[in-house]
Amino acid sequence: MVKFVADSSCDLFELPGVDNFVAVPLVISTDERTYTDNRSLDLPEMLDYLAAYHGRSYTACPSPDAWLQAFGGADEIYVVTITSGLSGTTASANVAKGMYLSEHPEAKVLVIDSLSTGPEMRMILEKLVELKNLGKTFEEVEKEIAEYTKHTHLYFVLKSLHNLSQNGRVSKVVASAVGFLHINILGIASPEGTIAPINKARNEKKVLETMMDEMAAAGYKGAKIRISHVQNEEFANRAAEAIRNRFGTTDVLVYPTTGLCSFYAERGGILIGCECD
Ligand code: X90
Repeated sequence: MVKFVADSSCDLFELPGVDNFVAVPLVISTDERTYTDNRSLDLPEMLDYLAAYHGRSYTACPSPDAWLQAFGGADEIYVVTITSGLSGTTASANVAKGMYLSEHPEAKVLVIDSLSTGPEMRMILEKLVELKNLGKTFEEVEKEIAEYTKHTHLYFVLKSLHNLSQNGRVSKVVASAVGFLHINILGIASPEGTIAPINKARNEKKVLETMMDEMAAAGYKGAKIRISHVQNEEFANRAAEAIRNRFGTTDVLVYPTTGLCSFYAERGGILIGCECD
């Protein structure tokens, strides 16, 4: 049996039309509470609680055991993880892979470090499903997905870097340079899978223009777009519309983030994955 597995930073608990998909949760916590990023997470409640909470908050990646449970029973497993540049999730998945293969030597497990998160992980998952639906072998999928990920990118527009800087995922220098309200921080997942700020502006329209200039420069010509948003569907839809108008894009989906990306991208933030030439 084939299984598609990702950590919950892919913003999906289900992959439309796919019944052998499992999302393995990361955990968000404070010294008082723990939120597991699964289907039962009450996202508005978590965001309200965190906004009012003044202590530190943290996240934790899935344990190898949690991955093993998700692999359960399958003999061909495709795993997509959040960037190893910012999280121990990929390392944990690789430990689980080793354990699984020693128990099931005939199985095949591919761990794909997305060097990204959210919508770019979704695009990788959708591509994996597409390749398997075409009847590709494990080895063919491995090769083709490596090629595919050379042409995908993740952009983001965030309203705050508080949680990223508090948890050491962006430097204090970068965070303090944008440390005031009503600013939009435009960034990209760097080739090393870290956060690379590109620009900042008060005006959302301007930020979207700059982002689309960057996309065009990276070879974007109107292929697939996936946009997740932290309770800001309106801005996400405007981004989708702007991209459609400029590039003639037809394959665009807009949907909410789940717990992990909501925590780090923070209320109002959007993440945009795109396929370039
Ligand atoms: O605890 C853990 O292991 C999880 C740590 C995750 C840290 C980063 C999450 C980023 C979420 C923010 C904007 C896009 C970042 C681009 C990544 C290269 C979303």
